[in-house]
Amino acid sequence: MYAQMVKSTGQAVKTRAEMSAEEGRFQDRIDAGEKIEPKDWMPEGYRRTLIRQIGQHAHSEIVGQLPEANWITRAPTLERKAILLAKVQDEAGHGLYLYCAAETLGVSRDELTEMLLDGRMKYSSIFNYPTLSWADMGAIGWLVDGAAIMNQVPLQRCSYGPYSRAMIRICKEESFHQRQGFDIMMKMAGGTAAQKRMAQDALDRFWYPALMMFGPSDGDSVHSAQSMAWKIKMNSNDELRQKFVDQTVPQAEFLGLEVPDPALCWNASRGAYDFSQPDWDEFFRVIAGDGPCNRERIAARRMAWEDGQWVRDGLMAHADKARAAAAGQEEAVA
Ligand code: FAQ
Repeated sequence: MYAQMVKSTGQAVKTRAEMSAEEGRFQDRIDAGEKIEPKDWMPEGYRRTLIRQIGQHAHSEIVGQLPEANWITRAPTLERKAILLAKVQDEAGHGLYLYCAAETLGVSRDELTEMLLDGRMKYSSIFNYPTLSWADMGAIGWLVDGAAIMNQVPLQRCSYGPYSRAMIRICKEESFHQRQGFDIMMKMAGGTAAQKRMAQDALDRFWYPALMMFGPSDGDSVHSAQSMAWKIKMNSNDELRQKFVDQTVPQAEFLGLEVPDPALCWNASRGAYDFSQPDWDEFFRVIAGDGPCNRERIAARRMAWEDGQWVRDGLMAHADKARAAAAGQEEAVA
């Protein structure tokens, strides 16, 4: 039933003349900057798009724990271990706020999880790349959380109330994550020659996958036009990618590391960096399920879901008993 909800909404944006009276009033509210709340009327496409984006975002936070969890037992110091544990736990929290935000649209967390496991829903492409060294924890915090912040700060102003409010808290935590990643990179880049090489290698492997996080080029982005008209997205994919490059290149220079792009150069007339695009064929392969770690990630989520069945069963049995006991008490009083 919910397959309908995640079906592509990449159709042409309706003109005012094509909108019904209700759709016109809804668009007026959006244009006036009002927040849409769960009980308000909304077009079915708006609801579907939100479920797709928020659900995909929630899944990304949960699956996104796996590449970093891989290094918790191998963190170089107790302090680094405690920081990494806290960060990974934060990501779990983000997933939970986002599943709750999606639930306000009439889809349950169980249904969202089933859609992830059977391939009807996606999660961010970035989490399909392996974490091969400790320096990757630095690169993920610096680049992946950095890209996430670039994308999510504007979403604090998006039109759907529960999503925009979840973003406020998430962005605060993502800033801490980005800082801790940059701190790891500073230590590694300023360390021994071998440590600096590890930092450079992590940047080399994560640069283009981080650029892919913003989605395909605007010309290939099927959802952007409608999502921006509804203020579910506040900026286009290419705009955010450019901002990310402009912010990150000086940080790489500060670290004494080289961005792996020979074509990268400052364009004074645009006031921005010119840079090479990622390999979009690789991107589409990864989001279609054929990246380096897609199978491993989904297998880990499936195992967690199946292993947790007894907890869900126990909670349901407890709720049934509590309901029966409450009904019995009511009868006794009557
Ligand atoms: N990966 O038409 P568009 C994080 C799909 S959170 C996979 O441009 P849209 C925190 C897209 O779904 C990271 N799929 O799509 C953290 C669509 O396919 P569909 C997650 C992608 O939705 C850090 C098709 O391509 N953040 O990192 C990707 O308008 C460290 C066409 O694309 C969010 O989810 C991709 N990168 O724009 C956690 C933020 N890009 O659904 C742990 C909210 C595109 O029709 C550790 N989401 N696709 O089958 C968004 O802003 C948007 O959904 C975009 C994509 C910008 C990601």
